[in-house]
Amino acid sequence: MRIDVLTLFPDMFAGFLGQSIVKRALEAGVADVRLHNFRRFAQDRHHTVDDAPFGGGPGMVLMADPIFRCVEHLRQEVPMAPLIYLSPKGEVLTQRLAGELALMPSLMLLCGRYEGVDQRVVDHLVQREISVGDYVLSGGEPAAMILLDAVVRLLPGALGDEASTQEESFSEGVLEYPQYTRPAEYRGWRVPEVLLSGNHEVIRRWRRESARRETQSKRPDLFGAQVRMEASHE
Ligand code: 9D3
Repeated sequence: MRIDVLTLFPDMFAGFLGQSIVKRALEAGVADVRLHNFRRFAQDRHHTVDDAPFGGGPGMVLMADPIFRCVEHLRQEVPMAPLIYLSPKGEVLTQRLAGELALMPSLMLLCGRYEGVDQRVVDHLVQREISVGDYVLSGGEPAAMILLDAVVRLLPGALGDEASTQEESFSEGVLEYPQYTRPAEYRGWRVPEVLLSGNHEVIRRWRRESARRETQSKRPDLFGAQVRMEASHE
C-alpha cells in the first residue's frame, strides 16, 4: 500500500516510522509511506501556507493553494488515491474503518494545523474526513500516526505469525482476557490456577468468559456492538 502524508511537520513522524511494526512493514515493502511538506508548494517568496480567517476571529487557516498544488502533483503518480483529511469534524476511526482503508491500494493523508484548512479544500479536494476521537489535538499529525498504525498492521505480511490469532481474539471477545507471565506468584499474588493447569480446553473457556466479563464491566458499549456484529455475521 502506498501512503502519501501531507504535513507541515514531517519530522514528527520520524520516531513513529522508525518503530517496530510500521518500520517492519516499510522494510518488507508491505507499505510505502512518503512524507510531503506542502510548504514546498507555496509559490510566494516566504512559502506562506496560512492566513487570517475571512470574517475575523482567532488563529490562522491553511490556504488552499499549496495543498491543491501538492495533491495535484502527487495525483500524477497516484491518480486514484483518496485524500483523507484528519479532522475533528470527521467520522470517528473504528477497527471496521481501518479494515476498509487497509483494502485500498493507496491513500493520501492530509494533516491540518491551526484552525484547519480553507473549506474549499474540504469541499473540492478531500474524499473523506476522519477523526480519531472526541478530544482536541493541536494538529492532524498524531491522528495520522494513529490511522497509519491501525491500517498498516492489517496489511498482509505486516505482522509476524501472531497477527491473525490476535485479530481473531479481538473480534471474538472484543476486549482481551487478562494475561500473566512468570513468576506464578509475585508479592503474594497468584496467577489464576487454571492457567497453570495445562488443560487447554478449560483455559480456553476461562479466557472466553474473562473476556466477556471484562467487556461487560469496562465497555458495555462494545459488548452491545459485539452482540450486534455476531448477529449480523450469522
Ligand atoms: C482551538 C480550535 N478548536 C476549537 C476547539 C478547533 C480545532 C481545530 C483544529 C480543534 C482541533 C484542531 C486540530 N485537530 C486535528 O487536526 C485533528 C483531530 C482532533 O483534534 N481530535 C480528534 N481527531 C483529530 S484528526 C485531526
